[in-house]
Amino acid sequence: MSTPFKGAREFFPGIDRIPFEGVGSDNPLAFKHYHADRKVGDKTMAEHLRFAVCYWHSFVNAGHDPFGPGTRNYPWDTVGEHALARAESKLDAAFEFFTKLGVPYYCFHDIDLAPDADDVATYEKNLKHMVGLAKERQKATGMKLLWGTANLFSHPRYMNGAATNPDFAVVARAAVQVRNAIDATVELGGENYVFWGGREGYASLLNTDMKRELEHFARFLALARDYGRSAGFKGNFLIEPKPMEPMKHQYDFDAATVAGFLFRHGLEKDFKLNIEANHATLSGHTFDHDLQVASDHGLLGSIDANRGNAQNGWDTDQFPTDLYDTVGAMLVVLRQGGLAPGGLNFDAKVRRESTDAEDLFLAHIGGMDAFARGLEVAHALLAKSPLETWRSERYASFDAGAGRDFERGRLSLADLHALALAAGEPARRSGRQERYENLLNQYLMR
Ligand code: XUL
Ligand code: CO
Repeated sequence: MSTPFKGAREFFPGIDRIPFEGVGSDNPLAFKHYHADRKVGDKTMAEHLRFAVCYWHSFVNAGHDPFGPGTRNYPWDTVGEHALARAESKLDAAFEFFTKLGVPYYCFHDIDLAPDADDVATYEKNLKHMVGLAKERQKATGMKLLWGTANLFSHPRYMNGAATNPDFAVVARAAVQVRNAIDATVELGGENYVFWGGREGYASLLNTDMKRELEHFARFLALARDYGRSAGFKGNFLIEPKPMEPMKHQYDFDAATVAGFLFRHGLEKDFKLNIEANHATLSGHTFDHDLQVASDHGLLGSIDANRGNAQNGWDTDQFPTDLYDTVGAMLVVLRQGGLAPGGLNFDAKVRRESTDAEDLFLAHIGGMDAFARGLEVAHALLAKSPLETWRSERYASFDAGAGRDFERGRLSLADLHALALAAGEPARRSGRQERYENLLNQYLMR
């Protein structure tokens, strides 16, 4: 295998389609657990996991950080003098990578795919051109778009917010990008459309009318929803919570905050949540906590798979390798019956010090194997272990008698008082957390 496209240059020479070789293999460029066609329960791994590669970390960001420029030389960034020519090469590189890795989905921001421009006509022309090419590439390879989104946070015009900007002119300008990004998503058969509220938040209450900004936000989302539906978009709109960075206070703080916002504004039918591991941990929760909150509200739509760093207080966007994280996540996903039409998007980047082209493959292979193993263990815990029985037994007192009456709303507070008097001091019942933790390890180490 060289490149999937006639005439296109090969950007990852020497790397072929990544094979599955199993746990006995020491080949770094092979899967040890992820075997797309292997059945886990009634679905294949590919159907459960619905992996996506993100365009921005993999093909746009060459490793710059606040202290220095990028460290990776992306060959597609030096092709030709024109931004569009470079965007075309980047597209070829991206589709070569997707197909060699063997993932079914990808995700992009409008200006990852096409060069940005202050002039709206140029921006729209660039995006339409690149969407046309991406459509051809999708047809040639079978790749699908998990979600599209608009970058409403990089351009200086959005420094005070996009939909929540105090200046209406900026709110309207943000609509240009959202309209175009929705059109691009529809044209490419995208299954979801994401809003990450990059600069939707504030730094000081002294200059901010938070109530007004949040009302503008809800109105903007409703307009985007109405436009999307009229343009034929049938998928989920997704809000991606994050508590801080870049703003001090981000409006979409965490899953619970966004759920309340969606229900308050009647948006919960069209909008669901895209939960990102490192965002959940920044908000003081665990990854599976925020997944469970979203799922319990009927709002878990998709996942941005990555991990943070326990000692750093910012979004390190590392590739997921922690099996406790992936087992915990897959327990939530399996209990809710799957993620579709959402998926697992690697919103993750290789380290700035990782400068070989091969590193991008290794990072994704590691993440895919970690989630494949997480899926197997979570499935076994649910299907074969006593986990579900133990957990439901903890609540058995609500399954019959007065407990059931309470759940059904048939008892008053005075009734509870009388029942407590008759029963006397409740017996202590151990939560047995250690027993559960040992069970998880037992299945993980099998
Ligand atoms: C930023 C982040 C974004 C969104 C898409 O922290 O996660 O990349 O996923 O805008
Ligand atoms: Co993300």
